[in-house]
Amino acid sequence: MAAVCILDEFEVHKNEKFLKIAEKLKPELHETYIKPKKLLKFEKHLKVERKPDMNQIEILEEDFEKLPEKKFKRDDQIVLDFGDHQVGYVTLDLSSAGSHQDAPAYLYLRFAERLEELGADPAEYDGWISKSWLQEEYIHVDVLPTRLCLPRRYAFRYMEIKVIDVSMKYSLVINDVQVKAVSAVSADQIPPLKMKDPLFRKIDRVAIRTLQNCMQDVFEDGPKRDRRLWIGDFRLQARANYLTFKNYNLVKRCLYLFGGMIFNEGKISACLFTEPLPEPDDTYLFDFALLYGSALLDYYEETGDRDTLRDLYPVAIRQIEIGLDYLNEDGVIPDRSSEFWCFVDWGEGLNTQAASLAVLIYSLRYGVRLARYMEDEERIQWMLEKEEELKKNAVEHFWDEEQQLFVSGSERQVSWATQIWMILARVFPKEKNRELILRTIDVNPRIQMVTPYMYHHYIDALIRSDEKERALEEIRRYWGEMVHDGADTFWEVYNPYNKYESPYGSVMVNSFCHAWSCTPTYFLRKFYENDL
Ligand code: RAM
Repeated sequence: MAAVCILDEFEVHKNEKFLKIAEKLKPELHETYIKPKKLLKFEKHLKVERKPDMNQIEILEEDFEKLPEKKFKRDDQIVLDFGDHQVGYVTLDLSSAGSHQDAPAYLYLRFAERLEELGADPAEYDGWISKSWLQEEYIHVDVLPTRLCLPRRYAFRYMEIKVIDVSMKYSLVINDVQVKAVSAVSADQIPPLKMKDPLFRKIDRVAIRTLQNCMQDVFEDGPKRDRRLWIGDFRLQARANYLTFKNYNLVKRCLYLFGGMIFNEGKISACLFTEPLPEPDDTYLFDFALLYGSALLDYYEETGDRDTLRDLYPVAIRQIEIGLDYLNEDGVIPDRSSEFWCFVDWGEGLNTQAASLAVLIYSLRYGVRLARYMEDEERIQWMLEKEEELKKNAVEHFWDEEQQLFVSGSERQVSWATQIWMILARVFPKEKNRELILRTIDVNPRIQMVTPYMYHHYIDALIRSDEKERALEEIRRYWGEMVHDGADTFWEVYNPYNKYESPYGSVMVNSFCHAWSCTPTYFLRKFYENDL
């Protein structure tokens, strides 16, 4: 199902003071020049659609140094392996061999985050988001030798070069290729995880690489796609950043960007763009807007930066007021699951009604904590009362006594997401929450979690229910499985029960370096490494 939000009468109110603060915090990007490590050649080139079958692709490996010795003719193809996930700008040094170049060289270039992507044919793409996200180029080179600097920034580990044509009289020679990798941070200063288990150490490294490659001008959600700042992703990235890169300025910049571009009624946008100028997207996501306060609180508790708290507190509180305005006469949020209105997770058919109320309750708790720091007595009282009232409503409307689980929507759907958000909202006391998460595991509701974003909240719910050991095992099972499946950076979508799942109608546009999946480093460093 296509999930887009286009708001009519969308009015943006820019706060120039906030945007100036954000502008001053624009990071200078670190640049690192990296060459490919290996050359790969596919013996059989397959046309595969959704589920590339790598077993049928035989791969020959050679050292990168061998590249200039090769003479490329029509239809010759090579894949360069850069050894790890990169985000940056690629340059190729090209020349010719044989007679004088008597026709343009015509090249096809393609970039892939995972090798498997090269087994799929972009021409077959039929998803509902733009195919312009597919990282491929057709280029004519009229004059050789030349230094070809590609203007786009790519996210990739593998680069495929295919010579569509040269001429009978000359061959193409690729003397060198390199990427100028960019990020707002460098990973040099981060001490290795103290845990001994090699799999957790690997999970931590992959998570840090994911975060690093998403930290650009802002905290991007994915450097391949959508390359923008989403609140839901940002909140988790910031948490992981506090235990790793500790780049507080980038967090502050993003908080001010959201706070500096509000739209109708004081809502903040679910995501925003920074090019050519900062601009919010006309997308409102109920849960994301409410989670802004949690990101602000985390930032304040990390930094003690009172000026920022003072500036942005009203923005966070306003999101809660707006959230409360949506309550219906039963004191719950109406079901808007058929719209792209409350995200929660990408699970097919997920009903988000109950979870939306749970996120509202959760955001009230954070609101109270913010208000305490602001010594805003009146609001503390008001939010505490609301929190209690909504907890009652949640139980009354969504708790199914017989199943001992929460249900959602008129179809009374049972999902993992609903239970998890009710636990995080602390609708029940801790012991009952523990029973609930254990029952959920036991029942294994049909509506699964499919994104690392939702899994993050699952791990959080386990830890908050004193199921720390189980949480660790779940990190091993979920993110560890992605490592076994070859992840150099963690993915946007990963459903262990359906590994080729895509919310977009084709796995080709899934992002394989995705911000919201970087949080194992947060969990491992915050809750486990000091237990040793
Ligand atoms: C997708 C992206 C992004 C996420 C939104 C809700 O477009 O994966 O990271 O926040 O969905």
